[in-house]
Amino acid sequence: MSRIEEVRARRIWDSRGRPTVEVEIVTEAGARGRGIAPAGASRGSREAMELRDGGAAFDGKDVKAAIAGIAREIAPALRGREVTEQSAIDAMLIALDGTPDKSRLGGNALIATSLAALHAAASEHGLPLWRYVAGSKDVTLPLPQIQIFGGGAHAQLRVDVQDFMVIATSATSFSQALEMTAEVYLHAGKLMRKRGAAQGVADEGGWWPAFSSNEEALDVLVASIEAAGFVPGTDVGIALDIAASEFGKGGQYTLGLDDVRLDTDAMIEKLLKWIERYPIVSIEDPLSEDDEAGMIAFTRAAGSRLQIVGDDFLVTRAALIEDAAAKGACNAVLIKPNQAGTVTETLAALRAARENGYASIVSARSGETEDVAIVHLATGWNAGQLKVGSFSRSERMAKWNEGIRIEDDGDGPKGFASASVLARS
Ligand code: 2PG
Ligand code: MG
Repeated sequence: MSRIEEVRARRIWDSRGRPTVEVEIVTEAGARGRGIAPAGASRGSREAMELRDGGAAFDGKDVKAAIAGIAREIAPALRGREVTEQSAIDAMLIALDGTPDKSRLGGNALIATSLAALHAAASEHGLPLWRYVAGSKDVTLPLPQIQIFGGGAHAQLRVDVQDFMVIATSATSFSQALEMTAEVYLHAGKLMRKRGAAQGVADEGGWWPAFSSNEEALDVLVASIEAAGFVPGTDVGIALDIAASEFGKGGQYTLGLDDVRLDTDAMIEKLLKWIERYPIVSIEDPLSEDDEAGMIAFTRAAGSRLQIVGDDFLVTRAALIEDAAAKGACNAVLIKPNQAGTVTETLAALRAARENGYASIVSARSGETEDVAIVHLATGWNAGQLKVGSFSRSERMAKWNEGIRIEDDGDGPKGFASASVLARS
């Protein structure tokens, strides 16, 4: 095994054309690893903080300070360390930053460095990343959640709900799940054109949500599944990310499109009606991040029927997952490495989910790049599910295509997670 020789950080650009941090690590043996920080638009307030420069350039989103911090403090501290000692490297990064929210050196600087070390270690072993993180364990390809219409913060709040997604519940392989989704995506586009509502795509590649109500989006989604030749609820289910923290606070929810203000009970009522009416198999962040009582009540009312995912609510933190499990809030968790800030903390959150019987969905962010690490992590960690946005735009397709390559690898994972991984309380 060899030591880290070089750590370089540079500014690159993400799928929204915004600056982001890339870190490259080279070992004494010449192995290389590259990590890139993605960026969210609908962020939980308890996530690791990104370090952004502020000021006029690039709308305040430049990352010069994050990159300078890597050169000044992180690189000297990493040089000479064993590249395979991920948890020691991550503990060092956390200690070096010294803040509870990683705001001094920046969660973006830390996750890019942590991922670069992981990639370099895999390369040092001559293994693809998924195999390196799996070790000798058998793993399966994850069940994908794929967006058909984008909304919320990814479409200038054109509709309130953020992600209208599908899950190919009858698929028996990763590739087949993608084939089925490709048909649904295609037919959704045709239906939008027929309605005179084709207006391009939102941030994650889903069709732009030109609808007059959230329900209309759901109706068109069901029609798209049918037009693609599938039976809604049997072949293909619906997954929603309500991302309720974007329009709810203090137990009050303002649905701009429906022009109503709801309290927690009324919001839960509305969601329960949607569950009755539509073949919904998974709902993420149904209530806002500060509405723990609402999350518990909704899980009690609907958790035996479908998957309830905490994203902004749990922010990939083991302690929050354990607390939620003790109280009966949610039955699944979204796992986003940059919410945690290091690979080790991300893995701790995944383990907490598993130990508490929660399903886990490894997820990309709305601001992404060509980086495909997330697909390897979802597979190698045997997470069960994967969410990376829609079925267009290359920062998304690069990830789906990487899953096809992993599945096609003769020495690769020997199975597919299938719909059985979807949580029920
Ligand atoms: C989410 C993600 C991905 P963002 O809320 O789950 O859809 O969005 O990266 O903007 O937080
Ligand atoms: Mg979310």
